Amino acid sequence: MNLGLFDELPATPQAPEWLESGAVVLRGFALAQAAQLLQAVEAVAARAPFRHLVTPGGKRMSVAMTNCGPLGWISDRSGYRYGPTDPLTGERWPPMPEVFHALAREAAGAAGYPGFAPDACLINRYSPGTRLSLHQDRDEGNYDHPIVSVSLGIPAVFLWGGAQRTDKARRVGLLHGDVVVWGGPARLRFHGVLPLAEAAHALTGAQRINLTFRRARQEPGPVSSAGGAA
Ligand code: MD3
Ligand code: FE
Repeated sequence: MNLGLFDELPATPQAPEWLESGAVVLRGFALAQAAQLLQAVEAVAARAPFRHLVTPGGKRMSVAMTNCGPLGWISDRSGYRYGPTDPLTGERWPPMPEVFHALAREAAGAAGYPGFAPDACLINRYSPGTRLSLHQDRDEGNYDHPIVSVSLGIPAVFLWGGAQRTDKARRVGLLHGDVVVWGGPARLRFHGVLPLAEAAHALTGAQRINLTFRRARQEPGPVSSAGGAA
């Protein structure tokens, strides 16, 4: 079997790889916690089931999503936003498991963002054929905070674009256990995921789970001494 992009990627923790200023790939950073993370995803999904959201334009997303933490990301005919309750159940999103919070904080710290305290975790589920078209993450209150993403299960090819939708995108293979931190100048880059190839992983079967940790609340936190306009 030829895995192409994935041939040379070892499944052990590696030194940080900088995609560009602000974007850091931590290969294998979540490997030790992967089984525990997946168990926690199942517990979240038992209360807030995976569902296919509809875009404001009326298209059903091929990625299935759920959330945990104080805020969750949702999309419907009226737009994209973060909210405290699951529209499917009317209940608050399940709390963010401690293992999620700790991993996000450690990964952000390893990438130069100490003290990251996410208040939202969007959980994406992909099957073979599922894709995520190029977009920016612009619904959070404050772009000074990074986003941390954790890949679990079958491989994906991530598209890393530029500041404009039409900028040429790089392809980056993401494997089980890889963590990426996006901050600073990388925070508003266009990005997406190519349709997943057929594959199976021992812990997830034919699925990829992606956790993205965000700081979404609109209220400004303590003023950071680094970065931002004075
Ligand atoms: C770069 N998820 O949930 S994770 C998303 O694999 C999303 O499920 C993809 O894009 C996935 O919004 C990609 C990598 C990622 C996440 C957020 C970013 C890259 C990012 C925000 C800004 C720049
Ligand atoms: Fe995104």
